[in-house]
Amino acid sequence: MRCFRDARQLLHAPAQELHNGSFVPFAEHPGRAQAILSAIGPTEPASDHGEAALLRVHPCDYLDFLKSAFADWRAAGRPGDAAGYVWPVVRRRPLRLERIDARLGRYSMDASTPVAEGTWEAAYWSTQTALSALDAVLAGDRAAFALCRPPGHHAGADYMGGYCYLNAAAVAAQAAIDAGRRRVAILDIDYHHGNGTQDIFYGRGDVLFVSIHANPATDYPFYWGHADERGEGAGKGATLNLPLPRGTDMAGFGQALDAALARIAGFAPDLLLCSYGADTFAGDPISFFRIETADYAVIGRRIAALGLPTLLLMEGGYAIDALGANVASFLSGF
Ligand code: Q9C
Ligand code: ZN
Repeated sequence: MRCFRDARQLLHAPAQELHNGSFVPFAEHPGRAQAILSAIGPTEPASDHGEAALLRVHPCDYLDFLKSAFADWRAAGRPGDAAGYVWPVVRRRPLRLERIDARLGRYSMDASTPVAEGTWEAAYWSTQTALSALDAVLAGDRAAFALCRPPGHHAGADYMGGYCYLNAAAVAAQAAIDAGRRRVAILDIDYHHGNGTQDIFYGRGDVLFVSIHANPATDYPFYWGHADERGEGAGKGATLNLPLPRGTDMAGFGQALDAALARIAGFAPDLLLCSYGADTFAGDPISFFRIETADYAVIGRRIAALGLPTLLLMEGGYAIDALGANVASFLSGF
């Protein structure tokens, strides 16, 4: 299986994040990509597809914000990384976005997603890895893996959040549609609900979004990922959320995976995208499922058994010592 990455993805390195009321070292650090790289064998650099594919999902004003946010923050005399801390919950327009502080709130959903010096470049190349891996699958490969980092599934069309800036899965799904694929399914198996991906496709019937994740009643992102969110308008029924309780092990996860795969098979997509997070691992420092390293091979094998052309994308996973082995197990099982 061809695997794609880009060295510029390592340039994103925020110093810290707000966690449980304190500032702690940033969990989504460049060492994650290094750990995966050293475990999965040969990889290829991404090729540059330009900004056009990003603009099919993300509006121009959001990309402009992201490109200059760190420089704007510095120009306003601020030390450290740029992060939102005030949100426009009163929606009466026009919103005043002249100040970088205002833009940070407008274009984010949480305070734990800092913009640092290399953030734009890394997020840009993270989506390019996804597009490069998609090329391989569209050209006939059975599957390909994109080592997306930073991750993407919490980012909506015009907001960052949950360590995510650009939604690589959504960009790749849209690119596949634009390349002539009629129906695309996205299976999201990160510990956290992929609220951004869901939001982007919530009203569409051509992209099925199926997610297995920790119950948002107890876990981030709290507002989204509940079982009664099923899509709207043309997208009614094209969203399936399978929330599971903290403590879920492979037995419980496997049952949800059966339901997810049955729904995907029923949709009969031309292409499957899998947003894979290794933060379902028993030893993950910020998550509470009990999936073991060997279980990921079983999960990969069962997804492969659908027999669909498949693009595998990296999302979360923060147990750095086990991360490489967990990803390698998933890929080898597939
Ligand atoms: N620091 C992904 O796994 N937690 N994102 C924020 C505690 C956010 C995880 C509060 C967790 C997001 C891609
Ligand atoms: Zn996650």
